[in-house]
Amino acid sequence: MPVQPLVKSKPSSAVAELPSLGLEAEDIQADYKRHFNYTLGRDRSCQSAHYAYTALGLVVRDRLMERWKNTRRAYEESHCKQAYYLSMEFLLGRALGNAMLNLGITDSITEALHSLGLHLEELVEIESDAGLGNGGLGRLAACFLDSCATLQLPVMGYGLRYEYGMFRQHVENGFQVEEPDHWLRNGNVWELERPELVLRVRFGGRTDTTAHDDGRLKVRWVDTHDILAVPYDVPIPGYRNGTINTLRLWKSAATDEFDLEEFNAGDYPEAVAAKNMAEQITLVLYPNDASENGKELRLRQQYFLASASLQDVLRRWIWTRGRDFSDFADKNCFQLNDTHPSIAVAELMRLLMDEQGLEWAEAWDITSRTMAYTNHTLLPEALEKWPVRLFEQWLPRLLEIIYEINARFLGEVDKRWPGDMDRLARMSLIEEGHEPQVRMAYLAIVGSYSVNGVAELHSKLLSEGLFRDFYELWPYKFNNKTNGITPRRWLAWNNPDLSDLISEAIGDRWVTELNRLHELTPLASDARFQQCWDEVRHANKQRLIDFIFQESGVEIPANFMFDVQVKRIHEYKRQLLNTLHVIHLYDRIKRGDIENWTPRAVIIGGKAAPGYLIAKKIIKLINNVARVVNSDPDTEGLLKMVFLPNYRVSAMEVICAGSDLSEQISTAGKEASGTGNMKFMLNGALTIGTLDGANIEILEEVGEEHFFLFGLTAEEVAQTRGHYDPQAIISADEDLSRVMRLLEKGHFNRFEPGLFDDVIGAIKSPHDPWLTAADFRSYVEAQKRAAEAYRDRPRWLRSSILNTACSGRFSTDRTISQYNDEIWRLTPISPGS
Ligand code: 26Q
Repeated sequence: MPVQPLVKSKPSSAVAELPSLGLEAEDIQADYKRHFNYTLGRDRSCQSAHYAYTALGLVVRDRLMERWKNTRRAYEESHCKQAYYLSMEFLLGRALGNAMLNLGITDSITEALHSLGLHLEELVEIESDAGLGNGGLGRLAACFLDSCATLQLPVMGYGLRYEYGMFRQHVENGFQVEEPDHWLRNGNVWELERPELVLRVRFGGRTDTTAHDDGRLKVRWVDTHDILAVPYDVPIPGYRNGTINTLRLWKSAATDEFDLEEFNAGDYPEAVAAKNMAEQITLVLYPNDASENGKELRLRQQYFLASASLQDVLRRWIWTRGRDFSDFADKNCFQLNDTHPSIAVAELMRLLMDEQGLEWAEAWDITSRTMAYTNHTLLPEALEKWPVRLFEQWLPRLLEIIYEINARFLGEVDKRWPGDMDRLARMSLIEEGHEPQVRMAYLAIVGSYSVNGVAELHSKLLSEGLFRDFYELWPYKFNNKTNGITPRRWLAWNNPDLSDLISEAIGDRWVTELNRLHELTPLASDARFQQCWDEVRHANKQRLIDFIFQESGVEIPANFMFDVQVKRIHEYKRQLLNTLHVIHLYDRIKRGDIENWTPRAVIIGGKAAPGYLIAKKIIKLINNVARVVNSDPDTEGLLKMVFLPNYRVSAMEVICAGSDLSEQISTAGKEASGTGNMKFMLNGALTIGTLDGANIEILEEVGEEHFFLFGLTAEEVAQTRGHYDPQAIISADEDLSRVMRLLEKGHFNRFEPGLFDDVIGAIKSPHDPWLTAADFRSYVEAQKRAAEAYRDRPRWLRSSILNTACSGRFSTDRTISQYNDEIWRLTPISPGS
């Protein structure tokens, strides 16, 4: 790869002003032909849709390019404050449709393609999802970037360019099988390599302390093994406003001297192996959505992201302002997407002290005024910790800095609570023990001026529970920013018919002012509007039926209620509770209890972390129950169950537009927020859910009449600990007893004896943290209410319209405005024309 040092030279006429590219159908058609024939060198005989997709991608990209440069220039020239969203995950999905929508060129492209005999819908499907994330946290980052660009905020995303994204999921004999996702195989038109901006990241080695002439100590990190970080820029278009922001993704590469060392020793194969070591860092996304402790490659990935991104920002600062850092903190802000990039706290200290010569106090003042931390979990076991030993091995200088931060921090704690040794041990950045660990969340809190949760309940529980000690010390750092979703992808793009219907009724300003959806409220009871709503939703359902058939081979009749749970497979999300309900419905059918029945398709989709055995067993159970249910003639016309394989962003675009009932059934107090819940609501589904995460806020907006609420509250869940008796609950509940009996006698694993013993054991355990049996009864009752409501068409349609009408609060435009008003304090910058 040609990596050249950055040479500052005079701009040549090649980069002078260019005429704007046309947006009319004929301009697009001409450009398409040029790219197909010249850029790609294809001709008539080459009918592969892939080249047609690529040519179209290039046409769209060209139109992003000029706006992108203008945006960059506008930010540079205004010397504005900028924010950087540091995230190990950006779950972008497909880019083509989003870029066309945001540029406002979908119609002219459709027309241009039409006269070329091509269909946009088919080309869109060619693009692989950019699956650089696990789930909610990664998709949130992608929605945030869309809103930042739409609000014209100078925000840049920093992440990793994984060669392999989230694994593809197959189902074989009911079991999840993972397959690598080589998403870049057919090229990627949505990135621009910037080899001239390469940086160097250090690993290993040791520290060397010497005294300056003036007696100050100078620390050098020496004998390191360096790795190059090569940036790839991805354009992030705002909605029809000329702004194109940047997501910068780092790819790791070997340095030249790394090769040379080994090469000179005559070890050619070792030299190649060393290259591999370097390239490994950004090879693959870790597919766990809860921290997997102790994997050293993951720690190296995290440091690689933090170091490259901070160096990049400091380099730009020095280019434009020189080495005066006095107002650095007023002009820069780093938002840490969970603790994954939180080593940035120590890295910024290192860069400012060891490389820029600042004193501790000055460096700490800057660091602790630029970092802000978002937490995304309430599960104590998911809080990230890293063995001190790994830091000694890979990041010795960072460990020294963390120790120093800790010493000074504990000094502060001791001043506030003199002699409180328990508290010191509880709050220390280092967890002592057989294998001492660094507590990354505590590092993030100590180093940040803002700490936020992602829904009201979540933020409250953080300050009362997980981070209580820190809240007592620094209450002013703690705040809430309820999550959202971008209405561009999650309504305007994925559901064009509903969007058109809405725009005909209330105009199209809802796309950037989602609260305007409230104007639909008076129409919710209007019979004609209801009928139009029904027709659109019916067509979307048909699209979902085709999709499900294509992905799973199961056919679902359109008159069924589509009851959908799609999200990562996790015990706390309780796909198991959903499955118990399906078994109960099946049992009712078998005993002939089908009076006033609502035909229902239960659709479950999601990936399990490859090492999470119980989660994988739940997938197997879902598939086995589905096989029994679907192959029993008695269920005909009444019940179907499907496990939808390989759930991903592009699948959700179809799913949420065609679903009736959204399952949000986590044990209360466990789901930080949820964002799938918002996508379903925006598209007109009703929710069946617990008082957890953002469900509470959804319920608040739409009202109990249009939401099927059930289950223990977070407080009740907490009180149940220690005296939970699932056996008693089962015995007292005839329906649940029958369900458990079917499971226990192996009805769903006739030829696989004992297969589900662990799952059954988990439900019956007094230590079941997810209280599945406790919520069964109220869940079944809520499902009955949903089924009954569904049979009353006008009632259901009214609720559906009201769900959309009340979803305005869940736009990431609102979320990002709050981040900006309360944390970042950036001024919007318009790039002009
Ligand atoms: C950490 C260390 C090592 C390996 C993996 C990880 C890791 C990776 C991903 C830990 C957690 C995640 C992802 C967490 C996540 O997606 N959380 C979800 O975030 C959403 C956005 O805020 C919330 O809506 C969900 O409630 C929350 O579960």
